[in-house]
Amino acid sequence: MEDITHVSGKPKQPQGKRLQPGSAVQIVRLENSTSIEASRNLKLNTQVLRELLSKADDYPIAVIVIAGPGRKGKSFMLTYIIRYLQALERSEDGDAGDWMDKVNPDIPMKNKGFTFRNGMDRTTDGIWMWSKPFIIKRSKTEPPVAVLVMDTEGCFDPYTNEQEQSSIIGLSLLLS
Ligand SMILES: Nc1nc2c(ncn2[C@@H]2O[C@H](COP(=O)(O)OP(=O)(O)OP(=O)(O)O)[C@@H](O)[C@H]2O)c(=O)[nH]1
Ligand SMILES: [Mg+2]
Repeated sequence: MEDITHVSGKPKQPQGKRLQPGSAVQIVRLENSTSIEASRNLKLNTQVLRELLSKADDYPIAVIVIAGPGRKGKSFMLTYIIRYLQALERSEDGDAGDWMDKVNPDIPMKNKGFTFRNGMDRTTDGIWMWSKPFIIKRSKTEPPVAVLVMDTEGCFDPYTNEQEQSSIIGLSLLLS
């Protein structure tokens, strides 16, 4: 875990933890600050990021990221995108077919993507990535592309100050 703001404290997450396939993993954490006015420090989990990128082999990489206002459905939307990419990954020719599963459209979405929930309380903290790239074959003639999916902490809410918002949006752009 690398501190990309100031040097302080030890990372809370264990360093040697392996990536679980088919889950979201936190790559940027904002550490609690000592006062309400002070911005939280950003910690980048370089080990996880490196492991994730190594799974993309030598394929060209594309990143899908949603950043923006909190509590608007970013994680919910990305969970559908995961579902779509899973169907696309199974396809040989870039056709995802019935990825929404029209026969069973109400298959529960919970625990099948990024964490989302109802209510006013912030759900996503820091920046998260899906734990594996989706290797998508665009057509029978074109080389595959590795797609990474990234979810971010909501902005423009009472929990996140201006500097933190800029860092989250700036970092998500840098990583994409
Ligand atoms: N049915 C439906 N529900 C939605 C839609 N967009 C958002 N929601 C609901 O809105 C709530 C908030 O969604 P989240 O995905 O957690 O929102 P978020 O923007 O990621 O929130 P933070 O991580 O806190 O910034 C969830 O209960 C979703 O089910 C939508 O297009 N359709
Ligand atoms: Mg969210």
